[in-house]
Amino acid sequence: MDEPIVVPRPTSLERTAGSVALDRSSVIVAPVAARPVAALLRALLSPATGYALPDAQPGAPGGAERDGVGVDIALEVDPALDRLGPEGYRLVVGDAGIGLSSSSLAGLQNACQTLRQLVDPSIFGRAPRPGAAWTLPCVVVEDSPAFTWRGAHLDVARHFFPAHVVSRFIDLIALHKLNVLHLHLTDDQGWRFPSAAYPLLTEIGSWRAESMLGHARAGQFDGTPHGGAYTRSELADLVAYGAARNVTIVPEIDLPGHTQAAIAAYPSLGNLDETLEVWTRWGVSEHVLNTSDAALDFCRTILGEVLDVFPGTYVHVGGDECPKTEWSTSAPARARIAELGLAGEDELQGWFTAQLGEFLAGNGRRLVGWDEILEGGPLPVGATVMSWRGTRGGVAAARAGFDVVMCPEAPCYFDHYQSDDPEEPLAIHGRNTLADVYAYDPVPDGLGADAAHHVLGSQFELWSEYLPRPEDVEYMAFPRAAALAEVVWSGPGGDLADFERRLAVHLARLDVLGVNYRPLAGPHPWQRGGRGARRRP
Ligand code: TNX
Repeated sequence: MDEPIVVPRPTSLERTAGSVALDRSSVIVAPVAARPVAALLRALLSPATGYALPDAQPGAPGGAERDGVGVDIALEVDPALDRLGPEGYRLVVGDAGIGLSSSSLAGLQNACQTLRQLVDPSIFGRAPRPGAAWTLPCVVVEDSPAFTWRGAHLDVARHFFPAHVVSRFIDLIALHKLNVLHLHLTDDQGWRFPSAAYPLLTEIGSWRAESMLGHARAGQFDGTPHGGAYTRSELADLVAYGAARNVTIVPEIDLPGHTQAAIAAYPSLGNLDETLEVWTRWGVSEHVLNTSDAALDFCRTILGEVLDVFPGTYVHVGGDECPKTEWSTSAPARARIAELGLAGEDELQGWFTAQLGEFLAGNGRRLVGWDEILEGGPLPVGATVMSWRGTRGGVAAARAGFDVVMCPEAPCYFDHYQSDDPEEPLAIHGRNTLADVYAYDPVPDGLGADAAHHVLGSQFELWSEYLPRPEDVEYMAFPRAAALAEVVWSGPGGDLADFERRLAVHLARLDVLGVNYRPLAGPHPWQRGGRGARRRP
């Protein structure tokens, strides 16, 4: 019997005797509450099969008129499956048909991703293949995730990726049962979030005159304008698209540093009496927001607009890499520090973050920040820390009773090289191999159980300075994303050789999807040299 291979590996998968097939008479039996999941399943299975897979009510007469031999797929919301947690599911393929059950729609959505992996990889195709048989091995799967935060971060600020690229990215992460898309929407080099109150943020702030060519240290520019921004309806659409796939979008508005694009649009937000351009270099701009009442009102207004578009609990306000050079010589900033009785600029940033935290909490949301938010004094109540500069910040925050997402540069920064092979396409620096990622444990050694439960999970980061094209994003994301997905879903400590063996099968699915993943054997000659990976032939 062929071993069914599902990535990330399910908690338990038992192969039972026999196999069943879908055919054009198959229907999706779903109670009204599960209809959205039936729609997802249809979206996943109909293109390649060409079958309509219509909805049917549970208990409705069916089957009698059928001329085929195909089985039906039944979706069931079953409170008893609470034992598998809020995202777990049970999937049974047997002579009587295919049954997906869970206590939640999220669990059913996850079950859909498993179901499609039980079928031949050609199920991932976009057009019907007449005459193909769509068989599934009989199995009993029970499955639930190790961590609740299973994230993918995408920097759409350094390079803008249109909404259709983001929705494909959602498809790909959902396939791996990752459930958070952290969208880095703003930075020095571009502002991508549309604001009704501050329209110049995108009119001016979403375009830069040129970008760096090759590695930043070469100091060369391409002379080509780059930019773009989302519309509100595109973002609302992405939110819904994600929700239908158990992917929540966590929006990031990076404040008060990494804001040169905003200051270029509205110079009064800055500390200097001069007009800046949207930054064309990579790195950390010294130009940061001022701490006036007007600048804070700006932040609250923008965050208010963000809340209107993104319904999720978590809102990321950045907080990373905020140089204090301008504040240290700015009279209003000095006056603010004195007025508040703060020790200095770090506490000024802490106060600033606290204002944002209060605003979010007042609106029923939770603040997320990079680990620098630990440096300015006490964290806002309910804050969640993303530990990127190693694990120290995350450990400190978890011990202090705050939730954390562990995403240290090693091994979670997927903008780093995947090997030492000189033929790897240009990357920022570093090296995080597939093996490094697979060996990762989000719970650092020595963190006691009382603090370990604050580790919500982990995510990878795709900073896009060196990822100008969607193909480049895919090359860096995959297959490392599959490795991290297995860590956060199946749990750390898996056997690498076994993972690589299963991955070889899984990659056939990504082939059909046309994903420009990095081959296991090493960089492909076509990807040699250039500014980023080229599409594989
Ligand atoms: C650090 S991580 C940054 C980003 C860069 C990245 C490049 C973090 C919170 N800030 O602005 O893009 O390094 O690897």
